[in-house]
Amino acid sequence: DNADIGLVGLAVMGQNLALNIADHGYNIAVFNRDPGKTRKFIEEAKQSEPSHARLLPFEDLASFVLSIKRPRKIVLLVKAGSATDVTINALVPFLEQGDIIIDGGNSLWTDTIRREKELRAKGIEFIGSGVSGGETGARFGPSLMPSGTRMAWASLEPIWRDIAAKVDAVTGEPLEGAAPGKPIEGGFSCTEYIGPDGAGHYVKMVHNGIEYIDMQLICEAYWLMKNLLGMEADEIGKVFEEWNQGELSSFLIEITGDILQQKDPVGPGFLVDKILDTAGQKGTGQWTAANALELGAPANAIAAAVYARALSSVKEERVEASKILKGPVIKTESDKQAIIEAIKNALYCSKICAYAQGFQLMDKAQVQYNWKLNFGEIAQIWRGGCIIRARFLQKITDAYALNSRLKNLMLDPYFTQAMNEGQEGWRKVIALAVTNGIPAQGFSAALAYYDGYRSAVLPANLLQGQRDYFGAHTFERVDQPRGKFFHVDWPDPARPQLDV
Ligand code: 2AM
Repeated sequence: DNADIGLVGLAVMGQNLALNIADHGYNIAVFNRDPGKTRKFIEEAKQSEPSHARLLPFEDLASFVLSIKRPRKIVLLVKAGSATDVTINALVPFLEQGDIIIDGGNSLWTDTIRREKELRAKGIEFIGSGVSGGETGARFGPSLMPSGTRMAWASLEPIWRDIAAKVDAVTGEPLEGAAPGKPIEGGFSCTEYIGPDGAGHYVKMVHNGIEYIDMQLICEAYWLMKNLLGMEADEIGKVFEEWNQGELSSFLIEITGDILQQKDPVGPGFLVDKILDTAGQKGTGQWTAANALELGAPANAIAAAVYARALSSVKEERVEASKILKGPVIKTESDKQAIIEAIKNALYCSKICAYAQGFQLMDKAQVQYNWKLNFGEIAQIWRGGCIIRARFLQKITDAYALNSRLKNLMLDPYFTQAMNEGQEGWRKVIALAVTNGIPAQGFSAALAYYDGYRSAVLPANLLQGQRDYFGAHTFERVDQPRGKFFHVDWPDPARPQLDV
């Protein structure tokens, strides 16, 4: 038994995480359902990976498990859903009390809650760990969101800290330069204990929901520059490159600059103009939006991003509709610099709303599931390694450091000021989008959220009247204490009656 840890599931995420673990000096037993993949992985690693000797391949599950030091730590990177249950059930007969299964897949948090409970009854620890950063993240430093018992976490923590992305502990800036066999020492490691059972996978899911809207907002900024200003892809790419130097600096803005400037390798023009405009999705954004609906959290911008992908996917219908349904003729704007600046404001303000919604949602969930989430730490974990890594996240960490009970990010002084400064441009851009018939559902949803949230009074008075009219659902009165409910006999109200 000389393996420090084991890993099951050698698709690309599993392979890369195994190599990352081996690079940090751990012996790692590896197993895959199809042993051909295991052999191929080891053969390839022997060609190019200095740490390949620390990869210990197994082709039967019993010897795989027996090779691991106790308490055993076994990481699963298998397909989320029933494959994860199948794999757990196959492993359990070989495990002993206190052994730890770590699910690094994109599992639904409610599955994680169920699995943790089932395994706990058998004396086996279960950690659900969100892993973000795609293939490169897994290989050179992902953002890791683990949850389970504190005891299991204590056992996993040294390895998780070693393999996670590193950021400067003070500035939060990602420490770049990780290379195979050259782990970066020091700095803040992008993993912290998130909470019990499904908390880690939940936080990972919200990360993905935020990722959806983050991407959508960037797409809208691009689309408005193209359509309102008639800019070519590479010129827009340069604007993103410039934005990447300031408060918008982030991985997604950076790659957007690259993507837009990429020439088509097989013909004239830019590649982005040749990519079919139908978005795919794997479901985590939809899970986030659905859960926001379920918990009654107003995450309309996150939902808008999911709807935007759905709308993009009906390409043939849109092509037909474009011949039938009329909109205004787009009028090109002449004050280019001012419009670009306004689009930047729209992007930043909308992004703040999107994150405010994500954190508000996690706040609702922690009440529902009895977790104690540390929002400042969560923002810091996302600072490096993951797809939504951004300079801006440091401001979120700072906001929660200033006030750990912050009700909404927008109420933090830094963010309040950013919204105050940006909203004129933000409104102008949405007005232009509307008058020119250019869809900007992310920007608009975010603004509707902002304007709704900052309204002391909303027309829900009328709504309550309607509900009382047709369903005797009762209403409270502005001139009476909260908790006193009234009902009248519509449409001919007699004296308001005290109901409850
Ligand atoms: P495979 O290589 O044998 O197909 C990602 O798909 C990973 O999940 C792969 O390693 C894959 O194994 C594994 N996987 C998918 N379905 C599985 C199942 N039903 N049981 C075990 N592993 C599975």
